[in-house]
Amino acid sequence: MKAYFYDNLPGDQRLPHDSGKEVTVAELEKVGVLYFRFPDVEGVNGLASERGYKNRDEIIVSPEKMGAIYETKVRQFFDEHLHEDEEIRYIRDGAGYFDVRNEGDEWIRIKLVKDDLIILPAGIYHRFTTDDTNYIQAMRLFKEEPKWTPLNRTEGLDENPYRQEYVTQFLK
Ligand code: KMT
Ligand code: NI
Repeated sequence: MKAYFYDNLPGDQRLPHDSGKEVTVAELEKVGVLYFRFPDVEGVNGLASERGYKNRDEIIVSPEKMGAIYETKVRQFFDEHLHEDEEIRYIRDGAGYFDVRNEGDEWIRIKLVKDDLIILPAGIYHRFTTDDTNYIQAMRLFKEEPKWTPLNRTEGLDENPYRQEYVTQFLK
């Protein structure tokens, strides 16, 4: 894992876009983002039972797996959105970037590689992209039925109760 401010410069979303300004795990925690590293799946099992994540699946995001829809999917993942539930990802292979908004609405880019696990809180604005290797394999954990539905950011979305709860808990 490596976190830094996104440089906001033009160029493919899959490039590093590293501004050179690093962000610490403590700063991630301030916006409700939790980071863990689990060299084996035992650690994940412990976290899953503690937090009540009963279900999981695995996803591979790559042109080989997805074929012609890969480029479209990668662009969709990169649309700024929130979820009404936590987003938990445990990286099994490859790499990718999660970008999250901080309290000043700036993008923090979090590079994740094998054995990294991230928890994004419900209501945080974020987006995802593969990196320039175009390959990531990740375990997705969820409590009951997965609620992956992304709610894309619009003005009205700030009134969403899950967003408001997030703002109250982490940004005030
Ligand atoms: C997401 O939520 O953007 C994804 O599931 C992307 C693939 S998992 C790293
Ligand atoms: Ni998401």
